[in-house]
Amino acid sequence: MESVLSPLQTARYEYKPKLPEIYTHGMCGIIAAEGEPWLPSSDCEAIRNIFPHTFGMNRVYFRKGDNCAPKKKINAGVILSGGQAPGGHNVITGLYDALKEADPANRLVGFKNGPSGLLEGSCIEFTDDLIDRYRNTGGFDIIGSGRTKLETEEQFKIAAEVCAKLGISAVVVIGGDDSNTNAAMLAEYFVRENAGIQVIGCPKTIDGDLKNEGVEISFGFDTATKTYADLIGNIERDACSARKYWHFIKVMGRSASHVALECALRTQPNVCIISEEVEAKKTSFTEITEQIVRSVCARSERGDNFGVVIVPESLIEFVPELKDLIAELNDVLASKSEELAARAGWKKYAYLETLLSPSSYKVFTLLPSNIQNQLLMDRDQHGNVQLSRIETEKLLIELVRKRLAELKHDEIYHGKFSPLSHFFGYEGRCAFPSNFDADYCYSLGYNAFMLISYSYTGYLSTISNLARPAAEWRAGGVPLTGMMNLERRSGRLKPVIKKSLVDLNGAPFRYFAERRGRWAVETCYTFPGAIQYYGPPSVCDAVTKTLELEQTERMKKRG
Ligand code: FBP
Repeated sequence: MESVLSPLQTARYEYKPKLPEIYTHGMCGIIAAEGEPWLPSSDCEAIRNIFPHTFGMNRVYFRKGDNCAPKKKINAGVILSGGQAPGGHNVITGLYDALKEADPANRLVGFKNGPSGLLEGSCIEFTDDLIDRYRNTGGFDIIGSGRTKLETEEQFKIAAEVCAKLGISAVVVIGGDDSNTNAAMLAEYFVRENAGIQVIGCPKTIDGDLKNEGVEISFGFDTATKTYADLIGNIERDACSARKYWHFIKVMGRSASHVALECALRTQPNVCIISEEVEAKKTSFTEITEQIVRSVCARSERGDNFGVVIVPESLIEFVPELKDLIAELNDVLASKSEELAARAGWKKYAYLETLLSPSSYKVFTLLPSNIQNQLLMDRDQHGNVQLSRIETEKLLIELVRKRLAELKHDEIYHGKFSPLSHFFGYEGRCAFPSNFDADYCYSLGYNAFMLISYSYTGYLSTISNLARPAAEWRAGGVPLTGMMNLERRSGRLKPVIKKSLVDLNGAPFRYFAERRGRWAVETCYTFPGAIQYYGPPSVCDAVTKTLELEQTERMKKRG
């Protein structure tokens, strides 16, 4: 089938992603310098025991100097892993360009459909023609993605055999916390077995929760949040034009509320719930309902029977009463999913009652049946509940509606409540990457090659100083094992890269918390508009409010 290109796609093919200044003069002037060992902030001994060969490695920085990387031919393989995030194609194009710049005889293959492609040896070799068709485009369709977890010795052995057969000496895993956990385990195995295969990760996820001292933000967060903020701004404008609907908008973010918070900072809705605050204050669903109801009533008194509420998709997992229930259900479904699926109606309830604690079972029975069914759906490959399929926004609408009916009955509330629900998630994951993500991703791919050429393994490619113009960005790498901790997954404690949740003492949350009281009552909406790819840098290269506030705070701390 002949594909028809949109004018924007044609124009984006021509876009030349910006690189950190040190990478703009060719590779011969770059040297790797090492800093301090990068250690986990918790569970240090356990992680050291699990990763004896890749634990305690130093942080790496690339600087100007005479390149002393060993001259070697490199055949690399790349995997796109987990949920789509804008810019994934540019990580591949940056890696490809760097490989070819170093030596046109170097080769890059892409494993198809995520980590399973590595196990099946299912891959394609990239050529100039193929790469050129994906430059600066959204999506992961160049090779596809998947969520297969690589964690058994048998899988690692197969991966080593596949790489040996294909002559591959380096694997680049483009993924989030779970996928880079896979990368760390693979790296450890390859070192232990002397397989001669390096593993480098690249930080991907729209959720923005793969960040720490060494990683300022994962790619995709910028474009996805700008896409959602555009849509939310449009809804806000519709809301204050029509003046008749309350919009409940759930946004993606499997655990952390960074996406919801960033959208709130950009659009100033009436209410935005932050899961991390809910957890810290042990806020119940009833209290969250009251918070929204207070805004509805206060606005109604001003004659404003409309509004916008942003809800993070993770909320249901952070509300205390549901958190325990979900954790128990995750364990139950890890071991008893077939037995449960074999039962229906009251038999299913009776069986669940024997598996759950009495308090969790009680919470389960109080939920509407659609939410119960959504909570019992299959887990993802990592044993996580599939939150994007749970309609928390509709649950909240029902709870608010019920409470307002009581207040109306008591003649406390006299307004009109017409709610509409939305879910923004998949809309943002494959958008054309913003200039920021196009540049950042290309740099991450290029930098992954530099780590490979300097023989590093078990590292995450990092580009930092991101709130500054690209020329001032810094390039380097942090050891994957330094980001790990132990977490309970599918009923067992496992090493995983620690997710970064919203810091309630951090600048982005504080900025929001200082203003939300006014936003709840008045109409303070802001309309960010669509992502701009061409125009003044202040518009086209602007970073997220989260990154801007975090960077300003970092600078202040450094004095
Ligand atoms: P990653 O962590 O793999 O980047 O995926 C994040 C995410 O987009 C979440 O926000 C969302 O809950 C989930 O993926 C949806 O997964 P799926 O694509 O399997 O429906």
